[in-house]
Amino acid sequence: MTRLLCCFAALIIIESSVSLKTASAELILNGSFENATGGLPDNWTATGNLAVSSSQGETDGTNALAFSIGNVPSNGAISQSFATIADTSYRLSFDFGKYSINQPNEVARLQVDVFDGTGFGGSQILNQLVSDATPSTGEPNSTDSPSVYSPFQFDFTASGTTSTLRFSDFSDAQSGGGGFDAMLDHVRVAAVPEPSSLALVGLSVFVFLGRRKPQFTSTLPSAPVQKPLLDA
Ligand SMILES: [Ca+2]
Repeated sequence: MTRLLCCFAALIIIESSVSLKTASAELILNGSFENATGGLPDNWTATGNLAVSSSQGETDGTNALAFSIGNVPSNGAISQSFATIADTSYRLSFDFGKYSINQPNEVARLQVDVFDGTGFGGSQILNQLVSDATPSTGEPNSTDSPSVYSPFQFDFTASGTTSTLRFSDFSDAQSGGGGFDAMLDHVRVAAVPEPSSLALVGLSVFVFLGRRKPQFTSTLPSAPVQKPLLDA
């Protein structure tokens, strides 16, 4: 019976571990923009003014996405659909910042949306606007001025089997005398592990350890057997 309980607890641990590993799987392809074709990021649908850049600073790998690069209007957008499970919580993480050359006051902005289903016709399950006016820390008019990034995280709950993530550039207009760009890198989406799953793992470990037999053996000499005294 004890052995059966141990096997059952071990199975729960393995099953829970597999579930957690699956839940933390990365859902976005090329979220770090390391792969590009003709300047546009692979695996994403891109429109408007944007390009993958390896010269304006990044937070992961060697590339990042630069909106309105080349001192052009801010109208770029990228989107990607990914598989989800209805009524499951997901966490979107990314690094957003501003690249600037001699434009310290202009604000870079990205609208961040997640829609149910493929495309943008489904219900909106995430709607956030991020902005950054941090000036470049590089020299004014330097072409290698770094971008200043900050990490962002938003949670959303999927409604169906597919969701679509979109970033849209709504930055201030370029004012001449040197451009500035909204920068994006290291985009990730993963399911948020449910507390019940974590609790199940903890309970399983407790049961498993509690049911194990002690493995140590005593090294003390065994007590001599006392023979009953015979009646005189
Ligand atoms: Ca990158």
